[in-house]
Amino acid sequence: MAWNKEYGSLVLIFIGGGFARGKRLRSCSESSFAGRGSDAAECPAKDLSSQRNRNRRQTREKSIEIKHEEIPGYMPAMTMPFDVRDTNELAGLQPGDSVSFRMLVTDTEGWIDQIRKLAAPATNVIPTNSPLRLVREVDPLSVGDPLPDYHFTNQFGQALSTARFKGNALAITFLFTRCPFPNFCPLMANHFAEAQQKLLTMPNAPTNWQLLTISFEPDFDKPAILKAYAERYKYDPAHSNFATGALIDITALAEQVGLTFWHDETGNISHNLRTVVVDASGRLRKVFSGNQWSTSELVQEMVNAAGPVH
Ligand SMILES: [Cu+2]
Repeated sequence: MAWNKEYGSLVLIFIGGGFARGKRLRSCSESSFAGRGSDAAECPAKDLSSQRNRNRRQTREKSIEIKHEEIPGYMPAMTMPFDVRDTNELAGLQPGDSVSFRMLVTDTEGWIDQIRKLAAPATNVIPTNSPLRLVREVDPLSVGDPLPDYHFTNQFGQALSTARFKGNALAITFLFTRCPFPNFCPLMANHFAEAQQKLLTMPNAPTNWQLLTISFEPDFDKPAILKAYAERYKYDPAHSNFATGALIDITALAEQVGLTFWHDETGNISHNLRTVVVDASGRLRKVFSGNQWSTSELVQEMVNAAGPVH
């Protein structure tokens, strides 16, 4: 499948328990987009309080103290030392410099590499809310694989578990409501709105189907925002949910289906597109990549995924 290739350009590093100075951190891992030829997906360290990044050399030789912003679902903004294995990476860095870096964590240790000095930030730059992409170690899902249970929060602020959709054809797409590109997120929302309309009105359509739109900007797309967005697309709450959740869960599901998103250096979210169909038995049936697919194709997959009409 096309996304396998793309997935191969990700570097996934397993993360276990203890990380920094006796702190117990959640099990998760960080991925960076090495090989993309872009720094955008790496991990800028930001100072939230002043919107200026800085670091300062610590007395310990092989570490660097960095003031970084919150890493959602992982750790709050703090100033902490990061071990550096290759001290050459520290050459030329001065206190106060802004840096991007990659963080690697195993069960027993953590360190950073690929440290790069960033240009001084311009004023009025939108702060990036999610500088690090932290994901659990997940395997890509292939057609026929069962969709693991994921927990999100819907447009009413209600808990939503993907397992609850068993018995239904389930289509899942990913977007963020502020996305300005008409052929990206708004197109996905349009396709889902049209699919909903077709499935509600076409003769002999199954009734066991659900549409799930997941925002990958949870900091902004709170339930009220999602509800307003859903209403703009005339969603039917009986068949359609707009959800968000912990970034680590969203990222895990996204990466399982080849969807990637990251904050670029200007603070904007960059992303690709994936829409998946899960059949009534809870198995992945179809992955639509990009935006070159039609609502009719989605509807046909949904009808097939719903199983024999009951
Ligand atoms: Cu978008």
